[in-house]
Amino acid sequence: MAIPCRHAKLLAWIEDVARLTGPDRIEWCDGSPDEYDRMLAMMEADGLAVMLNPAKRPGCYLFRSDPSDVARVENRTFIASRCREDAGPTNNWVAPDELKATLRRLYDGCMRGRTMYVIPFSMGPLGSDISRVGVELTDSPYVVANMHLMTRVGDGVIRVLGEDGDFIACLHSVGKPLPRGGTDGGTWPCAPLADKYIAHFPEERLIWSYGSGYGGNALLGKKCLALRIASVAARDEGWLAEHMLILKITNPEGQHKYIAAAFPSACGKTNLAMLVPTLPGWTVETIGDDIAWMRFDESGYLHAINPENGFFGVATGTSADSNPSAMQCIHRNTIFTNVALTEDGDVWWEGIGYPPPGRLTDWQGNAWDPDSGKPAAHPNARFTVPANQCPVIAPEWRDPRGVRISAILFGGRRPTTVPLVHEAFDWSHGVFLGSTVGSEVTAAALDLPAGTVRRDPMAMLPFCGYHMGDYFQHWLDVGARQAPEKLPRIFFVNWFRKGEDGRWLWPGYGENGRVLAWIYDRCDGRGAARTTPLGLMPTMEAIERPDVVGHEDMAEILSVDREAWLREVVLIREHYEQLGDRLPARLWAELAGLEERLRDA
Ligand code: GTP
Ligand code: SPV
Ligand code: MN
Repeated sequence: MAIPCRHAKLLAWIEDVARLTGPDRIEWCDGSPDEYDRMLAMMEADGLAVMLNPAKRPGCYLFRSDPSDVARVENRTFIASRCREDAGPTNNWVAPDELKATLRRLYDGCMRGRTMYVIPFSMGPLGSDISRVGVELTDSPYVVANMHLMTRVGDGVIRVLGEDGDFIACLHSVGKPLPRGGTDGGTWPCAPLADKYIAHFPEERLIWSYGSGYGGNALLGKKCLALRIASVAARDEGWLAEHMLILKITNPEGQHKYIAAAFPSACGKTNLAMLVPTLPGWTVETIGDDIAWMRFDESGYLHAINPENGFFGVATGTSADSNPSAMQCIHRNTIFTNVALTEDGDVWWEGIGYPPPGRLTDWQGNAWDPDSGKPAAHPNARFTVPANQCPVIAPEWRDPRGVRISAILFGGRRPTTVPLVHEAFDWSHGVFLGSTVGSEVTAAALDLPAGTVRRDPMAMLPFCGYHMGDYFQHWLDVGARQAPEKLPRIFFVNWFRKGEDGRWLWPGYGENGRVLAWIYDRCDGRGAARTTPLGLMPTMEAIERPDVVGHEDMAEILSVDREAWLREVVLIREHYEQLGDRLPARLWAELAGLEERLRDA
């Protein structure tokens, strides 16, 4: 195969990796539909992929991964900065030389019997000055196919690279060499958990991933490049790489604004990005559902692009009720991973909105027993689908200039304490709100006592490539450099309040459009608000109450529980203390201000 590239540094790196990992052959990916079809046909022939019923799901495939390889592995994820302190207390750290030595031993010969694919890809529209080029070397055809859907792959990227353009080097192996001429024989290839490494070398802008074939561990453009490495580049260059959806909202007068929102994993970004508002006359369209790259342009306004080209969304819980647009997206040309299979070759998962239409094969490939107490689909089962299949994708979603952000939302799952919505007094107060994001976890989900809050500042806990204290300072700095009236307003939302009896106080989903409408009006200098110790909050009349919410419940989610908030202040202080002396003084002052306002109230 002719090598389509004359980039000496790239060619030398590929040669080095090939010498170390020893693949049988090297193949350059061109991103074409033919290539995609060839990958899937090959994996189907090997028993790794099941073609779904073309009459029901044309062009769709199902994969079943290994039980050790079903999600991101946070405790196997490393930020190997030169200095330990730069990774900060929230990241796993190993000295770069030591980690490289460990990984070189694992990479030695690890691609034997396999093809090494060279995937040139762009995060962001090709040639946009916000976009970044990456090159992923991988021995996984599953990764090749998923990268086709999630990023922009192909010869256009090679042209942008030219002979000496910058690229982020991403090395990936499933960590399972084959005997010469051997195949996987239908078994998902990966290494045991203790040998999995998702390693980042931020100063070198380098990613080395070994032993996992799943999601964010293996599709290196996503969390590794577009968040962990990009957050470091963004700090150095004065922009923001964030775990945020981007949506376009249009009011009944036909005017629109763009909103970005950071919620922790599995807290409803995809839902909000594709929201169908119940409020008459309002519409929401999608720009992105997971990652936003944002920078202030010459005019002083914040602009955002979605660096991705597809959605890697949670299947479980997705239904015609909870997210009709997502259900339409995944009707064709979709890769499903770890969902259940029906007898007639369709997919099924818990929360799809209808009972299993007959017998099921579970996500591990066994006949599913409904009485087993085990779910048929893995709770983190996901779909990969091109963004342009979304029926509510906004036409400007790939505009290389990005869209102007009017509001930034932070939120998480908080059954108590945190009201439906409050607005920050100013940018630094907004950074304070983002730094306190937490999500309540159950004992089953993490090894924490039920009812406690796991702090996930700005939803970036697993994704910030440097010290969290420096990250907060960076947020403060980028805002301080702008004219205050041009800055987006910052809000904190909580769709997850529960009553003492455990019922939801707020119906969520389409009804969240009412909160977005208030936020929209606030950005326009309208929307009634009252000053509270937490920030600016809607008056009872400012948000029209959904039919299913009683007056008392509405009053509860729009009020400030002083006692609960004084307890919250203690928890935030503990959280800040864990982040150490790099926590900006400004945020300590914001916390003191909150406490003072609560005591004075
Ligand atoms: P990642 O892709 O993991 O980053 O996550 P995401 O933020 O896109 O999460 P996702 O949209 O998959 O989260 C879905 C979960 O949030 C499901 O459990 C939904 O039931 C829940 N959810 C979403 N919106 C609402 C809402 O308005 N109210 C309530 N109660 N639950 C919601
Ligand atoms: C998340 O965990 O926030 C995801 C899924 O979006 S993954 O890409 O696997 O990280
Ligand atoms: Mn995510």
